[in-house]
Amino acid sequence: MSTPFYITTPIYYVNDVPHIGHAYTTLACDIMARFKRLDDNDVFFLTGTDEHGQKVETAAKSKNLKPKEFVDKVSINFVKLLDCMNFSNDDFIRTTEKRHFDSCQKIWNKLVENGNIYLGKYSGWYAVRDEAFFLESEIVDGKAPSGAPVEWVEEPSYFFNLSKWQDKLLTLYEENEDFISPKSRRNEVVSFVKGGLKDLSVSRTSFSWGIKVPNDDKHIMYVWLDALTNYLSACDFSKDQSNMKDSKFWPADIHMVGKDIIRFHAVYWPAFLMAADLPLPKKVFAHGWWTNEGNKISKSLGNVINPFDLVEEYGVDQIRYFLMREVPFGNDGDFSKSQLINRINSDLANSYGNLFQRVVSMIFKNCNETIPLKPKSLKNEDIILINSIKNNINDYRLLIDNQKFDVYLKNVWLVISDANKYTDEQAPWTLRKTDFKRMEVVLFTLIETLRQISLLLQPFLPKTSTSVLDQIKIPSNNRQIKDVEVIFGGGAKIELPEPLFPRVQN
Ligand code: ME8
Repeated sequence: MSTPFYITTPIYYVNDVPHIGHAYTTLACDIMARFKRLDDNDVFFLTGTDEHGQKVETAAKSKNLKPKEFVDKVSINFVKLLDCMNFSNDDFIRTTEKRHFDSCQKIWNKLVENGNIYLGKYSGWYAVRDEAFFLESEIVDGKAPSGAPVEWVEEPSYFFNLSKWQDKLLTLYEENEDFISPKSRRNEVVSFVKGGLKDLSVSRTSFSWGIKVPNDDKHIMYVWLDALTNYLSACDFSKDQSNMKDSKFWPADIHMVGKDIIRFHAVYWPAFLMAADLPLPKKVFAHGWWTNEGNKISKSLGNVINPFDLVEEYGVDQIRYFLMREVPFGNDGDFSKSQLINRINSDLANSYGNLFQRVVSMIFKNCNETIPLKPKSLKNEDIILINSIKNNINDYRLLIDNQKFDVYLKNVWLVISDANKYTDEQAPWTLRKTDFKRMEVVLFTLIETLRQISLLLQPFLPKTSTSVLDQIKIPSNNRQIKDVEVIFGGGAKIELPEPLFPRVQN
């Protein structure tokens, strides 16, 4: 039986159209989901939209639309992004759906039943842009630490007794080294929690766009309690009878988020879950932040990078590759068009594309349009190349499990570079005249290496790798990660290769 694997993206606010940051997080999840599916896991990959709260209500007002009309319109843009970026999510959750409403009411009731929610009065700062409360001591120059404007709020509010969970959270982090990744984020969260936790306001009364508190409909549930619960809603929490102990996919294997929302996922969320007596997710990974040519990306600066335009101009796999290769996953990164073009031309067109083109056309022209059969004996240099991925497949598994996507790609590209070097050294075009049999062995070695490379690239470059595997006639049921280790037989008839990546003008 295959192992269940549950991975989530944040659910994105629908106050705005999707941008490259949203595409980035979902891409990282897509890569993990695709890899895990190819490696025999039963994957549930969830994404969706966060449609409640003051920020969305205000955005709807500014467009003269009722909130529901507004969210229906904007949510579609996030659905369109899935297709545009070739994302393979299994579900798309909207917080305005009934399954989510039911699940929010259920978690609230559990928190109340367990004595973790009480009625009080909130007075303090609130930043609508962050949908977050701040202490006086956290305010910097009259603003939230993120730079978002804050307003003074005084209203009746239900509180979650977050302070009670401080020690349990610290124990959780201590006993599960990997619960928060990367390490820098873990340290940041640990020192935040050690600094002391205050009880958290979990309802608002000054606006109405949200999920009503059960039995007190003057109160709207705090949008973060509502939003985080989406991860349970998609696992049928509202119908579950076992406190999610018998759930197929819950607890999540990984919540992938940006570093801006680590506190919500690594502090509030596990505290809510412990307080509701529900199992905890296994890992929260917070990746870094993209800037645009050195500047913070923001609507007001007018420098938001639109993923739809990028894909249209450069191609989907080109963008997927660039985002994952350019920056060590976890670090901040800068988006620069010239770097994008460099990567497309040097890594994709000149390295992978060129290897494919030269090998497949040599076979087409010189081997009667047929891939040479697996040879009886190979020379040392052939074996070294063929084994370079095959013998290290567990390293690639580990790199995926540790979100080292850039290292994974670097390693594959080392093999691509070795294969190009091997081609130059072996010079099959010369062997054609001097030693035809050896030429066939060299071309077999190369196509076998290309097969392994393309199998490993499926999660990252699904369109291109499928095209390569189709063109070199690898049956679709032999494209799992474990198939990397089974050297193929050759013998298939092929056509003239189609170029993989057009070069881009600088
Ligand atoms: O925070 N660089 O939604 P959101 C990298 N609804 N990633 C970026 C980015 C950038 N410049 N900008 C955005 C919310 N992101 C809540 C989440 S989850 C229960 C609720 C990505 O629309 C990154 O993943 O503001 C960040 O965490 C997320 O978009 C924020 O999306």
